[in-house]
Amino acid sequence: MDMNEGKDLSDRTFWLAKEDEVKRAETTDVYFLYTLRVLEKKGLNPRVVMEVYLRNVPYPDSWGVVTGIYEVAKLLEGLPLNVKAMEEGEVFLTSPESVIYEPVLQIDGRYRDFAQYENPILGLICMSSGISSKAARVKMYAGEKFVFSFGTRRAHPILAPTIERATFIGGFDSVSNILGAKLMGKKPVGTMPHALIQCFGDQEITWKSFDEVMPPEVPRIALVDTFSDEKTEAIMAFEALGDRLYGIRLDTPRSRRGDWRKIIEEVRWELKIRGAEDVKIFISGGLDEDVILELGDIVDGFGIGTKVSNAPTFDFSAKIVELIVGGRDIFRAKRGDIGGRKEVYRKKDSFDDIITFYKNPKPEGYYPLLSDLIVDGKIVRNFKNLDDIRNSVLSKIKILKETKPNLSWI
Ligand code: PCP
Repeated sequence: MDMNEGKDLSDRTFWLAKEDEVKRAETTDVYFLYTLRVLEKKGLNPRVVMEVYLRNVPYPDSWGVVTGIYEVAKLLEGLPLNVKAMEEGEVFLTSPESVIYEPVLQIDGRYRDFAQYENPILGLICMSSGISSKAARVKMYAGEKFVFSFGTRRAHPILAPTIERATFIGGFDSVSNILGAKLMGKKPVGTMPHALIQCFGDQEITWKSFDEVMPPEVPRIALVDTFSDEKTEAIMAFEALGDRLYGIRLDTPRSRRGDWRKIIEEVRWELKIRGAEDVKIFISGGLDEDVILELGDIVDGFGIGTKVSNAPTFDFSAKIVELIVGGRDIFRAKRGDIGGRKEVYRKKDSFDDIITFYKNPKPEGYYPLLSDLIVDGKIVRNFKNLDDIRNSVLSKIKILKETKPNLSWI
């Protein structure tokens, strides 16, 4: 890498790491290199077990959706390690009142073979899981209502595919980002920006032009808040497109919202008496869980960006819990942590989880959540497709909405 005093970059366009630099752990913190140097000089390279876990989620709940496992597998592939992990998109539990936790990932290997990877491992899991967990919360509250992902504009564009993937896994119904969708084998879904209407200077001409130009598979969703009041524009949109109008989107700025519920009810009423009861009403613009809970009964869907794409990161830790010397477990947890390699068990069709030392017997009626990801440096997991992962998350958040999860230990 060229040391250019940070004025201009000579070997890359953007202020970004390249994939091979990440793969070589060059994005790690320097203290790992100090550590490696000392250990090497002193001839120390213990076999350790490191666990990645989270103690608290930044919400009043005690569950999250772990994602980033796929990328961690790709990151660690080829290193002489054995790694166990939860499935991508698995729901893990936390126990804020207790010292116990659920490891989502467990690395078994010589410390010097992977010390520098701690940082990128956490980066991959923390950001992605923060997004997928927030997306799952949003979808849990939205229920059957449609949720569009609109948030990639709020993050560095290089992260768009990561954000869209995590958002979709969390349960969103569509993604809008072209590359994000392409890598996921999906069609991106979008409506129209204010800019299009501003270019024409006339809403009706804009909606008709959109209808004339766009292929039939693109839903006709008219943005109805650009120049006039939402009710007026919604009626205009229906009169312009008639039955071809699939839906309307209200992106009313916060300063103009007033009582948004009443505005939406008014729009719904006026459409209905004109025979347009099937026209869907979507809303967007700075939305979060509270709006979904408040307006979920009177709208058909939500466009959500910032609150999910820039969701609070999850501060997973990666900690050595034991050393393995001559086949024996040497417990060596740091202060505040619990030692020993753990196993996570879940009771079928529930969120009743048990943590126990890995050598303890499996509790009756429970199944393990950790499984082999990498064995002797080779990825051994058949990754599931995104639809299956998302469907599994959707079925789990239905249960989580109704029941309080329980994490205990034996
Ligand atoms: C929408 C709206 C939100 C954008 C999407 C993202 O923009 O203005 O701010 O959602 P977020 O607020 O949850 O991050 P559009 O109406 O599509 O675009 P514009 O306002 O630029 O015309």
